[in-house]
Amino acid sequence: MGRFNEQVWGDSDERRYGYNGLFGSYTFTGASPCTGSFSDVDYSFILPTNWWDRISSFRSYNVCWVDHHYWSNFGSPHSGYFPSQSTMPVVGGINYDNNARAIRWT
Ligand SMILES: [Ca+2]
Repeated sequence: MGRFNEQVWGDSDERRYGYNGLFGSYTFTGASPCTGSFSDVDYSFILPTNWWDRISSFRSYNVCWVDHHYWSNFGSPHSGYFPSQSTMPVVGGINYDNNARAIRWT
């Protein structure tokens, strides 16, 4: 079955931070694939501060769907679970592009 993992990318619209071009990618890896249930949390991770408000796309693997949280404490708002996205979802009027600080996977 392989391992759980997700790769996220930060993009070039970070001029306010003084970056030009691709910020980079970050890969998360866990020991097991996600479970089929969507009512549990299989993994959760608070991003390091240099990745706050930078994620612009993500690819998930091994049946994991991903919930991106606006704040690092996993409170509201959050996007709800999505599979891989080439652009971040807009949910409840919030564009999660460059607006995630913590992630959960199910
Ligand atoms: Ca699950």
